[in-house]
Amino acid sequence: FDRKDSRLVMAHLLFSFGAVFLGATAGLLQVMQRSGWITLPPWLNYYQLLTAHGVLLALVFTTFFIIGYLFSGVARTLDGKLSPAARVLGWIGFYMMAVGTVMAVIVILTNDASVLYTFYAPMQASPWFYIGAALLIVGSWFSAFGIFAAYINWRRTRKKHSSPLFAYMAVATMILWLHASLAVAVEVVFQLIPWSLGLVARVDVGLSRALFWYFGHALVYFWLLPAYIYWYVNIPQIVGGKIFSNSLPRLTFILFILFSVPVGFHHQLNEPGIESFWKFLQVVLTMMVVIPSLLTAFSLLATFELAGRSRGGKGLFGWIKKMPWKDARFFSAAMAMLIFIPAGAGGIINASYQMNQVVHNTWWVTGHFHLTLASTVLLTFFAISYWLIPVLTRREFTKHLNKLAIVQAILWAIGMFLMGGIMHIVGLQGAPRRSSYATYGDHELALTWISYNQVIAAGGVLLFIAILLVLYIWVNLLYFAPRTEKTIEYPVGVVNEQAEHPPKILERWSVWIGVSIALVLIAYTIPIYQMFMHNPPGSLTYRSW
Ligand code: HAS
Repeated sequence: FDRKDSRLVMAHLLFSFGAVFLGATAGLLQVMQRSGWITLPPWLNYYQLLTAHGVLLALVFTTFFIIGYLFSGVARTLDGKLSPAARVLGWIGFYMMAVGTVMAVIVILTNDASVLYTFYAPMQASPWFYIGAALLIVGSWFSAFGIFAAYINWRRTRKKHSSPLFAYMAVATMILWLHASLAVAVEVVFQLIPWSLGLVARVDVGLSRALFWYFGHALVYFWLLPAYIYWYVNIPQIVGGKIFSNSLPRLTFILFILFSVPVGFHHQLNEPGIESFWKFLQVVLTMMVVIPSLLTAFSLLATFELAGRSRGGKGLFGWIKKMPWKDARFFSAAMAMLIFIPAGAGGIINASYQMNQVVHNTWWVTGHFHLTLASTVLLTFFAISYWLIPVLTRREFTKHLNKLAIVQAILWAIGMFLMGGIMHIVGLQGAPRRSSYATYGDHELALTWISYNQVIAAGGVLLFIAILLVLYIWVNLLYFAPRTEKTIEYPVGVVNEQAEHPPKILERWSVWIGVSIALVLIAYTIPIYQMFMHNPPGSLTYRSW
């Protein structure tokens, strides 16, 4: 690995690990407060901790880790190193994001930005929080341009070739990210910053929420797609198999570009100000965005089955036994995949218009994203780190560390079952999300939630122990594990010989960006127009639902 690239990737990883530690500590304190296990000192409150937890883990950790991982794979699969332009853009992005994060975290710690990771108006934070968020977003655009620069540099001399799968997927992920994050940048720069600075007296809450969720749902696929890259590209090599198809994963990523943005209203199904027709349309489009995940499930099973059979697995399920269950690089990711089956089913329930009435704003939703983001995505990222850090540090992922990593994944799965699983159940019984410890005047229904809260907090403690374990593994891989002269494998799968060449149209980005913009115009133009008509900019009324 080129030293300069290595430094860029490592900077992103180290920053993300710091965010994990702080974010997980805030998470532990917050779940214990909510369950009545601890009382917080007067200078620290539940919403402050919940904001720190969400911002540091869902926004900061993910963005830094993903960008580091994508740069590593782009460097590895495009000529073995990044182009100078890509590197410079990557560093500009890194520093902007780092400065933005520090600004936002300081005001969260001083309790001047306890607005949660979704930072909805009319809750207001210090302008520094929004400026920090803007720097994080715009910084990530520089990183995206860095990835595009590396890709364009490679394509210049190979116009007729399909690009390597990893690089293709990295470009697709960043196209999705750029498109989606434009909306939140507009919200932050044109609504929230002027409002928090006192330059305008009011903000259109309905519009700001619509802009946030335009971004917000695609954000979840910005988290998921890098995990899919690992599953599609790296894991086949780890399990001793081949990438099942060269076209299907590309089609999958194109479908995400098309369908992950025009679905934001499924987070607003219970809100006034949007006609039910538009909500229904976006529910239909949400069902479309499930399809690429079903394609992924099919493709992964095919890859694993072929690999297992080639290792002598017999009968209908004999191949399962032949999977490398003792290798944490596979095991943690396999846990992630298995958890994603019920987690994804939960997502489909959320998205079903009528059923959303039952689950919206309950602890069910928190359970949903702890199984998707905090289990499926996070466990996959842990698995990536077990070989990516060694590639960069040339230190060995020893048998001992491997064993700890397997224990870590098991602890994580049990902790999440207790925490995320029970959140689903108690959510169905009406327990609200985002609520500090309360018995609601000893209301009969609220009292039935108390025993569930205890199990959820116990799950939280297990998860914190698991985080300490992963931090221990990371610190070892960074500084203490034995150095090795052997080349450490950056696993990139090869494509099955029988796989077809991907059709050229899959790499005509302008076509797909065009279709995606058309879909967004169909799904959003009229409802946004209606928001403006009901509440033109500059009018003194503002909706405060
Ligand atoms: Fe979601 C709310 C709908 C996926 C994250 N979601 C959230 C929130 C977050 C989040 C953070 O429609 C809360 C936001 C907030 O703060 O308010 N979600 C969906 C749907 C999907 C979905 C339809 N969500 C995700 C993913 C996330 C994520 C992924 C993070 C990474 N979600 C919703 C809705 C809401 C929502 C509503 C709003 C709720 C409300 O009212 O507020 C789908 O993409 C899910 C499709 C997935 C599948 C599973 C496929 C399974 C696979 C595994 C294969 C396994 C194999 C086994 C092959 C259909 C690919 C391997 C075998 C071995 C042997 C190892």
